[in-house]
Amino acid sequence: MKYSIILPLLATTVLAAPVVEKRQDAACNVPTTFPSTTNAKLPNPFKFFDGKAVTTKAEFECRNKEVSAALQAQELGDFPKKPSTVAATFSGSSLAITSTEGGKSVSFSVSIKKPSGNGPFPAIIAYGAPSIPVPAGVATITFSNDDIGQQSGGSSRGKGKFFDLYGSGHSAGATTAWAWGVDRIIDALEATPGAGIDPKRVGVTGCSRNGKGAFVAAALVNRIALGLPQESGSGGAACWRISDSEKAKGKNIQTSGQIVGENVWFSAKFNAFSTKSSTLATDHHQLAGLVAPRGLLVIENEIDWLGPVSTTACMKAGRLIYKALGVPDNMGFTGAGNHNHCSFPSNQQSDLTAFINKFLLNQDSNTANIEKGPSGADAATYIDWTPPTLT
Ligand code: MCU
Repeated sequence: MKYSIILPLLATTVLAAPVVEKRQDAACNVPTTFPSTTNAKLPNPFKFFDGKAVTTKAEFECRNKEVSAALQAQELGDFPKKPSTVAATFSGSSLAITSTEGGKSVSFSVSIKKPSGNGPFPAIIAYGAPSIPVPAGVATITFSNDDIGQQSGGSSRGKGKFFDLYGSGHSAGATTAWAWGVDRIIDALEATPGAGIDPKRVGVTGCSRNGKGAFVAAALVNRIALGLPQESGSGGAACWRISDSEKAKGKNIQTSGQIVGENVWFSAKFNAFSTKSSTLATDHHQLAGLVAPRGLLVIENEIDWLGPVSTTACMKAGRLIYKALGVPDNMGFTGAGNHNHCSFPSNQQSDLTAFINKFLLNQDSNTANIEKGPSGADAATYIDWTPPTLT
C-alpha cells in the first residue's frame, strides 16, 4: 500500500484530512509493503516498486527511500531516527556519547587518534581496529561496535547497548545497530568542535563481518562521506542472488541460507527470505546505490567463501547506478587475490589512496574506472535492465 496525498477538490467539499506521507520525506511516497515476486535477476534500481520508471536524480532520491525501507523491512530491521537527546564530551583522546530516549540512556566512548597539528581533521571510523592503512593527515576513530550490538552467534540476538536502549526485541540486526552507533558518533562530532574532527569528512571502514557493518553504515548514515568496506563478502558487497547461483555451481560460498544461522548480523526478519533470495525486493547492488552519490570504495579478496564473482558482478551493477547519476568515479571496486583475509595488499594501495585523497583530504585525485575483479564476473549476466541517464 502506498501513502498518497489527497488534494481537496472543491472548496465546499469537506474531505477527510489528507493522508500525507510523513514517515521519511513528504516529497516521496514510501510504501510499507514490498513486491515478493520471484526474480532471479538483480532488481531494477530504476523502477519504483509500483512499476514507474525513475528518470530524474530527484526521483532516484525517492527510489532510495523506498529501497532503504525495503531493506529495513526484509534484511536489516528498523534503523531508528536520532534519539531525543545525544550529549557528548571530549577529553584526552576519548569522545563520550550518551543517547537518551523514552527515559532510558546508554553511553559509549570512541577513541580518537589525531594527526599532529591543527585540525579540524578528516577521520575514518574503524570498526574494532583499522585493517587498512590510514594515511597521515587523517584521524582514526576506533569504534567498539560489538558493545553496541553483540555478534557472537545466535545467542547474541538483541544484546548490546543499542538493545539496552530500544529493547531486546527490537528488529535491528547487529549491522543496523552498529550503523546507529556511527550515526551517534557523527552527532557527537558535530556537537563537539573541540574534538577537532570535520564531521563532513568522515569515512567508515571495517573488515569481514565488520566490513558488512561498514557497508551498511555507509548506506544508512547519509552524513558519511566515504565508505570503505573491506572483504565484506556475503551480506556486504556480494549480491544474495549471485551467491546462490555460484553455490548452485558448486562453489564453497556463503549464502543467505547459511548466514542467518551463523550470526545475528541481519534482522530476524531476514529469516523468511534466507532460502528464497530471489523474492527479495532488492539486492546488494542497491546497498551501493544507497551510498550514491557519496564516495564508496569496495575492497575485496578472492577467497571463495566471500564470493569473488558475486562481489565483483554485484558491485559492477552498483557502479551502473553511480554512472546513471553522472558520478561513475565516486564508486570503485578493487578486488585482489593471493593475500590473507583482512591483510591489505600493496596492489590495492593506489586505489585506496585515490579515494581517501578525493573524499577525505579534498585533493584532486583520479578515481576513474576502478573496477577490478576476476575476469568474466560481469554485471550483464545478472541484470535485465539498462541504466538510464538520470536528468
Ligand atoms: C567475511 O566475513 C565473515 C564471514 O561472513 C563469516 O562466515 C566467517 O565466519 O567470518 C568472516 C569474518 O568475519 O572473518 C573475520
